[in-house]
Amino acid sequence: MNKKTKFILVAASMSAGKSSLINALLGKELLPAGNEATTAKVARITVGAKAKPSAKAYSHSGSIVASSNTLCAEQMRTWNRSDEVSAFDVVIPHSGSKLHSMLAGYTLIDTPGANNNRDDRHKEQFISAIKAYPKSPILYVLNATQLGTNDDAEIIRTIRDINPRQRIIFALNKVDALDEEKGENAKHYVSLASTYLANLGYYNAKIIPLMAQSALIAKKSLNQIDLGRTERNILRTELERFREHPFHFNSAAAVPQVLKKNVRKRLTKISKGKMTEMSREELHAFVDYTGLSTVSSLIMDVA
Ligand SMILES: Nc1nc2c(ncn2[C@@H]2O[C@H](COP(=O)(O)OP(=O)(O)OP(=O)(O)O)[C@@H](O)[C@H]2O)c(=O)[nH]1
Ligand SMILES: [Mg+2]
Repeated sequence: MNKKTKFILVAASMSAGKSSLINALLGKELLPAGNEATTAKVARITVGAKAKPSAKAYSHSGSIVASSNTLCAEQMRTWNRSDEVSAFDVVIPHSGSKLHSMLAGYTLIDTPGANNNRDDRHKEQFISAIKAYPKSPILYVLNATQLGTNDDAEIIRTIRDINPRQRIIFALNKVDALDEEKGENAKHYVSLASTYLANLGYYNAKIIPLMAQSALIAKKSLNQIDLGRTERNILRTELERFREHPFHFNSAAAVPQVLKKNVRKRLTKISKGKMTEMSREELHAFVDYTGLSTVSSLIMDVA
């Protein structure tokens, strides 16, 4: 692996959306994601500038047990399930799109949810990943629908105990599932998350409201990947909400003003009704709205 590669660890409790977030950043469904405990192995995904696609699976002793020059989700699912495999490396050439090419030279490390009580190996895998990359920042995914759990507190304390100086950026995922009619607005949830994290010793945490699933769907559409019926419905619903309140999540984010301003500038066009519905321009603005662009700028800043 290139010496200049920068690593970013993605951590969270089970099903918060780590793999979905990585897939969204990549713009395709490479890693297995789902509601059951899904990620069982550490997966390192490197976005390469001039790289050829490649994938390698490692045994528990570190030797290569399988390799491939094509990247397919089915292969990843098989390795993720195999007892023989302890981790895998994937190199993916960048697609040339702006967001994707920004990721060139970075390795995103997907980790299993460390709170899986049915399988202690997930916690061990997670702890060894934290120990292996003490200088790399962590992108910690909080689940907005399960905020403030003891599981998250335990994982965050584990990180702090192992490496108190490790930088963490927090994505507050699944904000699409908040029910605004019941007063569950993003700003309020960011403030709840902020208090919760301060109680765990992380003061003035950077917290970005995020909709990883919708971001992935929009990116798939931009990459001309066919969408299923459920995905089309989700995209339609979320685009409607976006057109009504384009600044909703941007205003709620607890991040430096300059980052907010950049995104705001792009979103202003929407509020002035200048974009054609479902155009590429609108989908790009929607990706900004989901929080994905802010997450990637922030994490690359600190990596
Ligand atoms: N509503 C909603 N669901 C999401 C979002 N992001 C991910 N999900 C769903 O949440 C479920 C879990 O997502 P994963 O990406 O597998 O979560 P994970 O953290 O990788 O889970 P483990 O690997 O099992 O620890 C999947 O069904 C996703 O489709 C989101 O922004 N909104
Ligand atoms: Mg996962």
